[in-house]
Amino acid sequence: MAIDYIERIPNNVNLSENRRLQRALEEWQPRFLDWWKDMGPEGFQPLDIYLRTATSVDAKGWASFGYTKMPDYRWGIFLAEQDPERKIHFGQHKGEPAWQEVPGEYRGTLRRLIVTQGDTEPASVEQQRQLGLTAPSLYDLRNLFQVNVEEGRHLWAMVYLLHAYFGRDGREEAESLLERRSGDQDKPRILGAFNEATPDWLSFFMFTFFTDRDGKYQLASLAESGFDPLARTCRFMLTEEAHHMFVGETGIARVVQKTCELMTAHKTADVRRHGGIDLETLQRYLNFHYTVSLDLFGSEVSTNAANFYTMGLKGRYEEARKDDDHNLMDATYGVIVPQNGMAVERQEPALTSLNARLRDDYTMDCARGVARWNQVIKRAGIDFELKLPHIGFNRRIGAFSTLSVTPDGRIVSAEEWERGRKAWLPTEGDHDFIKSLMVPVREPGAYAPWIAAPARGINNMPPAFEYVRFS
Ligand code: BYC
Repeated sequence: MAIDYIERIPNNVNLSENRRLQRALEEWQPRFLDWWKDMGPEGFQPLDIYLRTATSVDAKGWASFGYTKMPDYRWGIFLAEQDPERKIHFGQHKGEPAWQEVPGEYRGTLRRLIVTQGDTEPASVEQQRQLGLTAPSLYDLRNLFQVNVEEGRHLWAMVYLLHAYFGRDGREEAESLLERRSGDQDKPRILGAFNEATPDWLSFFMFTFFTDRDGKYQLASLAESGFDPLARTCRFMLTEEAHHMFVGETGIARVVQKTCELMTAHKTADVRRHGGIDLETLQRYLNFHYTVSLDLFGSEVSTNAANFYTMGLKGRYEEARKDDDHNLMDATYGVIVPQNGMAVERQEPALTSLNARLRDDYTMDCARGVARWNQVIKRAGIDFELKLPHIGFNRRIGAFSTLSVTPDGRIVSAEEWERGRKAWLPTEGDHDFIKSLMVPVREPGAYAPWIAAPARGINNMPPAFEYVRFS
């Protein structure tokens, strides 16, 4: 059957005028759909879901709501509006016009960055594919699917760049993006966190809060890129990414709220007996997801990061707003590193410290979200604070990866750390308990007993709106 691809792929890149690109995407699209059917949300493909679809980048078109079956979702290609005057604003090419084509000398590096970014998108869909079966409400179920289809669109965004600008190598990389699998022994996804399981909804909310937020900071740095198509693509992706973090932040806030209600009603912190998730368990999940996400920033001192910057490929968070020379040749930055058995701040060249700097921006953002959760606890009159652990805790990448660091930042022996582990990271028992809570709730307007209802519906829909139609 002939498919009208131009109709099927909404875009603002004049796809219909570029036959070569159109053909490449026509070949890739059926394989994407096969991947989606195999690895996308399990059990919900034929159902009507109330989804947001982007049909253009302007205020009117980027959020059109309506019922769609997920395989019919129109995964489009959108770049933020072009600024014809745009200049590269950092690194050794500062002041030159932004590149509209890939500079030959940076081709390999740029492709690698795009592939690494692209690889995370299908990975997260794979990680989350079973969660629909145990959603705590139709509202949450719909939000999961919204996140999933948009990660699918973000894969399209990177595949568009590979196809449009990297010729045959790009097409091969686009194929490989559909071949690697999250958690697979032989063909794993590229970055660590994207090979971890997302086995339950508490993990999902933590993932969308912490790991999607790494996405925000990485995309924001790539949105500064001298390679203009990448910058414009990432700028538009960031508008969608905001909803994913909203799902995470409000998801955890609703769990915290329910926990506090149960603590107050039953006058105990041990709310497990009453079907809630105790604050200590929330802290352990937080510790895990935050630290796994910290690893996504790479080593705090990194020549790769320095090169990406000097080449003009990847900037700092809000690079354009920073008031310095945007070359960083002489500047330094305070990086927390281990020294003589302690975590201390050391001045390092600013250029090689760019991963640490981006990670610090991320940490401040995470801390603001955690403070909002703590407000919920405080308002309930409960004396407990959720905390971000020390950046050295539970690390696999970077200066602390070979050390045993406690959540409060003490470097201890491996034995002492192992003794503390069950107080700091989710235990098998925690996982089993959380799993036991995961029973699906499918009645419109109803919520599982471990989570509070949201303050308002999606697109201002009423509380009992049927976000997913089962009939
Ligand atoms: N796991 O100098 P280093 C998102 C590798 S999330 C495995 O320390 P660098 C999303 C590294 O590749 C955002 N390997 O770090 C969220 C390098 O390998 P080579 C995704 C790792 O290169 C939720 C070596 O270690 N986007 O969008 O400065 C849902 C030494 O590297 C890891 C990006 O990440 C790791 N964690 O920085 C859906 C942006 N960390 O070269 C989506 C693109 C490092 O020695 N990527 N390595 O073979 C980048 O900017 C950089 O590749 C990284 C690493 C920040 C990831």
